[in-house]
Amino acid sequence: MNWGASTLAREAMREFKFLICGPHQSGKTTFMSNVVETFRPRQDFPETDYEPAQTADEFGTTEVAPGLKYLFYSSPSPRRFDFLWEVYAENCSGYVFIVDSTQPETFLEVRYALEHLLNYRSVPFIVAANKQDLPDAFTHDLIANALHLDSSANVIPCIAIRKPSAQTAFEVLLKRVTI
Ligand SMILES: Nc1nc2c(ncn2[C@@H]2O[C@H](COP(=O)(O)OP(=O)(O)O)[C@@H](O)[C@H]2O)c(=O)[nH]1
Ligand SMILES: [Mg+2]
Repeated sequence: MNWGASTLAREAMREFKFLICGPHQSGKTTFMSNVVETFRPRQDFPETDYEPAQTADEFGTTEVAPGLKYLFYSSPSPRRFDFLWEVYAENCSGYVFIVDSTQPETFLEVRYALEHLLNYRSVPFIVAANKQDLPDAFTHDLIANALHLDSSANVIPCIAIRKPSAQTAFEVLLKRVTI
C-alpha cells in the first residue's frame, strides 16, 4: 500500500464542516436532507432503551466540485448535548441554528446553544427561522430579539420542507464563510 499517495489524495480534498443544531422537531433532518447530496439518517438503536431523539444525529455530504466537499453534522440543542456540540464544532466553518418559529418555548434553548457555541468557537452562523409557512410563525425579527441578537441579519426566514428555501438559507451562510 502506498501511504504517501493516500495522504496526498486526502490533502488534495478540501473539506468544510457545518454544524446544524436545533430543538427536537425544529426541522434539522428536513433542512439537512434538502441541502446535501448524500444523506445518512440518524442511526437508532432499537435493541436499547435509547429514545430516538437522544441519539447522535445525522451526517451528510456534498461534493461541490472535484476536490471540494462540504460535511454536515446535526445535533439536538438541549444543554445535555453540549459535549457533542464541542466535538462537532471542532474545525467547523459555520453553524446553522434551526428554530421552529411556531414554538416560542424553545427559543431559550436555541439562545443557549447559540451563545455557548459562539463562545466556544466563533464562526459564521445563520439562524433559520423555520416553518414560516405556518400561520402562527413568529417573524424573523421577533426571533432575533428573543435570541438577543443585535441584528436580524443572521436570522433567515425559512421553509425547510421546500428545497429552494433551505438552499437559499444555506447560501447566506456560505457567503460568509471563507472557502
Ligand atoms: N410546515 C412545515 N413543517 C416543517 C418544516 N420543516 C420541517 N417540518 C416538519 O416538522 C417535523 C419535524 O421535522 P424534522 O426535520 O424531523 O425535525 P428534527 O427533529 O429537528 O430533525 C416534520 O414533520 C417536518 O415535516 C417547514 O418548513 N414547514
Ligand atoms: Mg431529526
